[in-house]
Amino acid sequence: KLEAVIFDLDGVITDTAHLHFQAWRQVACEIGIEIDETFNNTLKGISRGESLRRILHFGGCEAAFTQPQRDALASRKNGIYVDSLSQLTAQSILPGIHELLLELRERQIPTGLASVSLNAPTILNMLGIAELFTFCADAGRITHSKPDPEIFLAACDGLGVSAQRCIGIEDAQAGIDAINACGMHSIGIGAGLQHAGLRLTSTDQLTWPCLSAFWQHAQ
Ligand code: B16
Ligand code: MG
Repeated sequence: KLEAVIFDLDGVITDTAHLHFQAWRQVACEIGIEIDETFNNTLKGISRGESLRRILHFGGCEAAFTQPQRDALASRKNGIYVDSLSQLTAQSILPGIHELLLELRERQIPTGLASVSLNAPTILNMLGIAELFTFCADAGRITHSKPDPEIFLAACDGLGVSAQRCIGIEDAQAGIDAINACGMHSIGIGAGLQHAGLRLTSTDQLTWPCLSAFWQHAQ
């Protein structure tokens, strides 16, 4: 029996990737580093601190910044990002997601959130869907970013389910790798993802019949 469905946030529930990108691009630009959308794809599912480290590395200036300077850059980025979250409303939920969450609740299938974003609770509240999640893993207690399975295992722990009996949904390669690493069944959204158990092009294909057929097939 399918015990739970565990969702990534950014790119699956709502598209905050471009807001992360705008904030990082501004901060990077201020220190003379130019990043584009292609580079931003490599930051999906990666924690704030590690994202900054990758940006500095990309700009060839990793050694030039002390930890206090990095902390200041990361908090400047977060300030810009949090300000931009005020534009989120129920309309910002990606197609099909609200319907799927309601259907899972009706079927009494627990739902989990596995986002490494410290802003995840705020975002779910802004979207008005916080109460549709049975358990949200606390990103503040995670020591390893995706592709480490830690956040997905924390979600399973909180739900009291075993990873092998769950479906995980992700839009980033690091996230698919994290799901697979804990023995969960992975569904990938978007192009260019490798090793996903099922790959869909858009969230509107994430219907209960689709999930249930995938689950039956995986048994
Ligand atoms: P924050 P996810 C991730 O969310 C984002 O994909 C990633 O770009 C971001 O750096 C990370 O959250 C941390 O977010 O700065 O808000 O704590 O994909 O795991 O839902
Ligand atoms: Mg994501």
